Amino acid sequence: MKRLLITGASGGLGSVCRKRLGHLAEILRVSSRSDLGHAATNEEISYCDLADKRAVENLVEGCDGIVHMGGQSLEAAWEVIRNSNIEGVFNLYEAARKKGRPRIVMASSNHAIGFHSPTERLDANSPTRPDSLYGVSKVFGEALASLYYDKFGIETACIRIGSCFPEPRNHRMLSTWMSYDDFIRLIERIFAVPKLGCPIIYGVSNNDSAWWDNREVAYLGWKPKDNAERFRPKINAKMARPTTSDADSKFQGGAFAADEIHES
Ligand code: NAI
Ligand code: 15L
Repeated sequence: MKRLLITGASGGLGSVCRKRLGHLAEILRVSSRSDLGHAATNEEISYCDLADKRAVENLVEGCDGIVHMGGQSLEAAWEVIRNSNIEGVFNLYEAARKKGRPRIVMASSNHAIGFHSPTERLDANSPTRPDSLYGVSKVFGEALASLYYDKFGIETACIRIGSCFPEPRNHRMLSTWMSYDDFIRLIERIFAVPKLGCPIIYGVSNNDSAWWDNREVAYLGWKPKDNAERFRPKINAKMARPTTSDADSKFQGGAFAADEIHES
């Protein structure tokens, strides 16, 4: 690619992408609304609020690919969610439609299906069951991606990211964890395949206790290598296992499913 846009580049996953995806394009355009530090030699820095339609059009102009990591990443008041994850995602797709229809990696979330029980095994065809307003906004993002694929041919990989951190932080994350290495390898595959379409992908490592089946996206050739199981002794030593009445035992989305609506 000539130019790859990374939104949310000052955030947790955006900064991992910034550090590790430089080889995919001649120029990385890194964007956020918060501090991005100094531009490296192959970088363009562009500050932008995703809710600003005109600014997002300028941001997307000239980009052959987009890794969309910008957005509200936790449950919040509706206005906050709406600004970043509803208006923001709509603005991104409208800009993509007008400005060359680049391939998009969309950060969806396990909270789009978080009300399912950990006893269920899900795949890309399982019904969504959002566990929060945040989860609803991710279902919206997936629906918009589907519309813009069917209507305009814009290809998107919707990654229902589990828990992408350096290590799993609790027992639930032994099921949901995705390592940074597996995450980066997935994005590399998404940009490598000649035909992507608009798949739903579960962003999860090869964990012994994973709940999600990625057979539908075998054509990507992505084989996650890491396994959260090696962290189990450390987590057992650090905290008690969740009891049967804990949200983490009842819902794949854990505490998000038990959270109250955040009033503004
Ligand atoms: P983060 O909160 O660390 O980063 C989000 C970034 O987006 C921040 O840099 C923030 O400034 C920026 N942002 C938020 N609203 C914006 C707006 N209106 N305009 C411009 N920039 C805005 O989140 P993280 O963990 O890096 O997650 C990245 C994406 O992946 C998010 O969409 C999140 O929902 C999703 N995700 C992350 C998971 C994880 O395990 N880290 C799990 C599931 C989904
Ligand atoms: C998410 O969607 C969040 O962005 C992230 O911070 C974690 O809470 C993750 O889900 C999770 O479910 O562990």
